[in-house]
Amino acid sequence: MSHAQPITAELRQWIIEQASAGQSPEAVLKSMCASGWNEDVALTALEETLTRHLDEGGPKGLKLPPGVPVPEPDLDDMRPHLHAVDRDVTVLLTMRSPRIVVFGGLIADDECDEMIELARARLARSETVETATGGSEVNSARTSEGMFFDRGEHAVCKRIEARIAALLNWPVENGEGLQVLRYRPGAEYKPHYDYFDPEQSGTPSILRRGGQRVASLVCYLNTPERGGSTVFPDVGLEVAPIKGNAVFFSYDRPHPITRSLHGGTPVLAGEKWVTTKWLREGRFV
Ligand code: PD2
Ligand code: ZN
Repeated sequence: MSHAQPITAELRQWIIEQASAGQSPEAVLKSMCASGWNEDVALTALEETLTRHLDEGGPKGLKLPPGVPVPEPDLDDMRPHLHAVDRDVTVLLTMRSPRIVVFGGLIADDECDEMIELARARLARSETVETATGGSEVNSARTSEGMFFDRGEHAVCKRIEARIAALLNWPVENGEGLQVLRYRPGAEYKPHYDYFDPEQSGTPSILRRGGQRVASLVCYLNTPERGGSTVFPDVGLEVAPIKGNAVFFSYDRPHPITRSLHGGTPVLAGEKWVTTKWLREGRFV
């Protein structure tokens, strides 16, 4: 992380004034970047300033949770292919902030077909984890149907999980079981964050099973006829759902400042099938 731009007392003062006037940390970060600050430096300045201000008795509500390590593919030398156990995966797109990487050819066609057939039998209307209670409930923002495999439940799951662990340099044990979703025409997944909201009362019990989610990998098991892209509204990015490809994104703290807001646009024709792998901070049990 570069500190070429010094974090001066004036800058700290300005950050505190903005935050005290009701500006969200995201809005302050945006202003800083717009006036030429390097994003990493700006984020560090924001985090340090607001944390210290709070420790000194400033108002609550400004606090940014601390950043934690996240999964990350080996992309330093921008190779077009990454070897993941038994497959060469193509790197189709990378974005630094938010961290997003689109991979080609992560899952073989016959593996996609097998995942769909194994999941089809178990589909029920999708449930999302209900953070108020720590239980589950049907969520109208997600009009798909879905199910979870246990980790390693089938040979094909095991193979895909090993590949994901190698690709993202993150232990298999820190992954939740693969989730499969089916979207029929008209179904969508409205924009949301995949991390658990720290403000919700049910979150502490969810976090006991391996800590926060820190990254997601949405893998496309088929190519819908029309619609069904994955979008990142904060940066205006739209990823085409193509069989075997996958979109990875990470979030180092459970906060909108990560700009990891994302959604699935309505399927307009045909079906859309995905399998999602969520990566936790620690061992998922
Ligand atoms: O299917 C998608 O494109 C999608 C979009 C947003 C999947 C998820 N979120 C998810 O599984 O969390
Ligand atoms: Zn999601």
